[in-house]
Formats: sequence, structure tokens, C-alpha cells
Amino acid sequence: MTRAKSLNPWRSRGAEERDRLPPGQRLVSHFPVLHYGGVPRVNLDEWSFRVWGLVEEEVTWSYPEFIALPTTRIECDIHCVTGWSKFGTVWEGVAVPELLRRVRLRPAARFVLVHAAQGFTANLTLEDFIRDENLFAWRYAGTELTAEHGWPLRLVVPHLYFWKSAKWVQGVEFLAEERLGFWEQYGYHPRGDPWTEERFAD
Ligand SMILES: Nc1nc2c(c(=O)[nH]1)N[C@H]1C(S)=C(S)[C@@H](COP(=O)(O)O)O[C@H]1N2
Ligand SMILES: [Mo]
Repeated sequence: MTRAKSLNPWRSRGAEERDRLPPGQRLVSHFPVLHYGGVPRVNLDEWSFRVWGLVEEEVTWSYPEFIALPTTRIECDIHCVTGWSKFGTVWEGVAVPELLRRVRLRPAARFVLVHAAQGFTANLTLEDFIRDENLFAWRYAGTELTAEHGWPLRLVVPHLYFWKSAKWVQGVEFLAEERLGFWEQYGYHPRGDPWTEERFAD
């Protein structure tokens, strides 16, 4: 996916920023690192990605199996609830719909809990999860993801605040009822749309 950009040379940078920057956000050019706890050390030989819960059959991929899946590249703006946004980040990995082609969901599956190292979780509705631009990524800006940004695998959910984009992901659980994730239990909004400032639950 490539983002359409205005070709009008008279259009000011300020105007583009206003259109692309959600309310209450400020633009940064560096890439902040933000997470709870330490950076997990991951052994690829022991690593696996598991899909379970409301599925007809559990599916597990080893690291070589996972990165052999068909890949895609997306460019997106990212927005952290703490106030920083970064434009034009480029990610490569497996699109969520591509992954789910290999999983048979039970009809009752309506919600998703993404599981990551050290017990980190993030919740999404099935609808927010199954979007073409959502990606399980292992490459950022043309090179392999660094450990602090989520190597060996992270989720990228461009349309929601970046806390949904779990780093060091290990699997996905499908649920009939919403179960709140780590930051959501801590008081963050269950959904996290940056354009309507769904920052905190009320
Ligand atoms: N496993 C894990 N993933 C996580 C978090 C975390 O605490 N643990 N924090 C989230 C938050 S709040 C943000 S803003 C982004 C930051 O990603 P970055 O460090 O690559 O910028 O990771 C998200 N993914
Ligand atoms: Mo964040």
C-alpha cells in the first residue's frame, strides 16, 4: 500500500501536517521506544506463533514457517497515545487477512486478544483486527526489526493508537466476549481511535 500524497507544490507542509496529524498529537522525526518492562531476549529456535481460542483447530508456526508466508509492505503514520506521531513508517511482514486465510474461525469469534512476551496483551475487535493494512511485521524501514522495536515479530495496526501494535508477539486468541489487554486494563480506551481521541476509558 502506498499512501496518496498531494502533488500540489504550493500546498504548504503545515497544511499537510494539519490533515495527517490527529488532534492533540505532535510530529516527531525520530522513532521513540516505548514499552512496559524490559526488552525480552528471544531464542528463535524456541519461538512460535500460536492461534487459539474460538478456532476450529489451533495453528502454530515456527519462525522459519512464519517468515515463509506471503509478505506485503505498508506505509503508514503511527500515533502514540502519549502524544507523539511519526509519518511514513514502512513495515514488511504478513498481512492479518493473509494469516487468517490459514485459520478457520468459529462463528462465535468476535474479539481478539493479542499475546506478547512477558504477558503483554492488547485487545481488538475482529473488525479492527482483520484489516488489509494490519501486519505482523519483522522488517522496518528496509531492515530487520530491532529488538527494542519488537524483533522478532510485532503487530502493526495503523488506524489505532500505537499501543495496540504489540511488540514481541507470540500469538492471537479469538474470543466471543471482549477481554481487555494490558494498557486497556490500566485505563486506556478499549478501542483507541486517534482521530476521535479515544485515549482513556471513562
Ligand atoms: N509487548 C509490548 N508491546 C507494546 C508495548 C508494551 O508495553 N509491550 N507498548 C505499546 C506502546 S504504548 C507503544 S507507543 C508502542 C511503541 O512502539 P515502539 O517502541 O516501536 O515505538 O509499542 C506498543 N507495543
Ligand atoms: Mo504508546
